[in-house]
Amino acid sequence: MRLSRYFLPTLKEAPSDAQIVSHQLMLRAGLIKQEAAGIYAWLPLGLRVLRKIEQIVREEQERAGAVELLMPTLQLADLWRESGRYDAYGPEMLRITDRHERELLYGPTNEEMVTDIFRSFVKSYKALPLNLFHIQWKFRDERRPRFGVMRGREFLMKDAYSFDLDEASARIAYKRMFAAYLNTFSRLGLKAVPMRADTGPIGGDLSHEFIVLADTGESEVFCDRKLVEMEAPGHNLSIEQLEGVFDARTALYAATEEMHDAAAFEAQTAEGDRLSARGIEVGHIFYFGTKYSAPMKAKVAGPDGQDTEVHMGSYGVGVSRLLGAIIEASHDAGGIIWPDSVAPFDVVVINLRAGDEAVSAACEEAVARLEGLGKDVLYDDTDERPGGKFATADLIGVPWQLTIGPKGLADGVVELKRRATGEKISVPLDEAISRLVG
Ligand code: 5CA
Repeated sequence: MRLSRYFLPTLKEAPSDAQIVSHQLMLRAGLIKQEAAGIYAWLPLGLRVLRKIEQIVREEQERAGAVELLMPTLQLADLWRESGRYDAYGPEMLRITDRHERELLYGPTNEEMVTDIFRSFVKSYKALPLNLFHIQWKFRDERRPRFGVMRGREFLMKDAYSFDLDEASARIAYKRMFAAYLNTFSRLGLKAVPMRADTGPIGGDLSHEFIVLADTGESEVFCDRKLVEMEAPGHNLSIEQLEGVFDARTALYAATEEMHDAAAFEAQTAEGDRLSARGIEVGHIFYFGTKYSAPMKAKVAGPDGQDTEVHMGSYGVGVSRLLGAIIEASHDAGGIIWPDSVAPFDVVVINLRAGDEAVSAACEEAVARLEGLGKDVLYDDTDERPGGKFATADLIGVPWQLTIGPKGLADGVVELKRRATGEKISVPLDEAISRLVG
């Protein structure tokens, strides 16, 4: 991608109402533009990162056995009357009337709709266990939308819903998602700690929030320090291994403010391991049994031929919020430092003298070779001065910068810089390329 043909509207300074660093950097790096309070347009660079995050979330859901579908953003109010949540949800729900005076709403979540889909088609326990997910825009008319995509009104969520014949198997489904979340956040370059959480308007009695520690987080959290450094569990776990992963983490104290019990924290955690911090909730999982299947009559015939209400759980990831969380966790004074897995481009090739034929030819050769090796390349072919180019490359956080200028070219070298460490080396192009693909 040639920067001269791209659309990257960067800003020198962040608007003064952007209070936290991730919001400031998302505006400055041209990732988003606010259209209304809590509602954002995703500009090309932001969209690239959003899509990468979405894809990692999708792959980990599929590896855990969940099946993707896509439900609409608009839902009938009548469906929500069946569960009793239409009235209970309150002013956070955006209610809409169509030309036929039918009441609709912009979905804040999808328990009712997915339960309706399930009951329309599934009649036997033989189809279970089943886990259906989608990645779709949600709307919640938050009282205080703030911090950019962190607390938006319109936001992208991955929501999965599990269906099981009984509580014991539903708890296994819950633990499978618990492990999938640990793998997901680790691939995104984040250390997310599962913490016992309140269930709020979703309901149920078993719930964990996945929290990324950051000073700008909205929640106050308390946990055993050892949880932060635990490795992701990996894939293809047996039921015993899943139980082990779940037990090893839940044995250590970790709770959000609403669930915090100071006495239990002190009793369970050595003083040096007690961590009280602020955190960003990037995922939230719930087991709620028959809360929706009972009123909505989502039943299957069991092995004995008797109809039973299915046991359900729901599992959310804040896909758009994750951009903010990743930036909070990974930036410096120069700008964003994207983890390789979600970076909008793998490498930016910087042409130090765009008017020079030899330099431009060398840059184009580098771009073509890197693209041929499957790399996403942003080519800064603009006639901006070098200082400005370096500042933009740092700001947008692409993991590698490959700089080619007349002096280096005369010596047969290019400069390769790793954004995260600032480390630079001058090497021949061949060597720079093998480091980039290595
Ligand atoms: N139905 C359940 C699970 S699918 C549910 O809606 N859970 S939730 O309310 O906890 O939301 C899931 C995730 O969406 C949260 O963990 C958070 O990361 C993200 N999220 C929630 N509200 C917002 C918001 N206003 N802006 C951005 N992300 C949000």
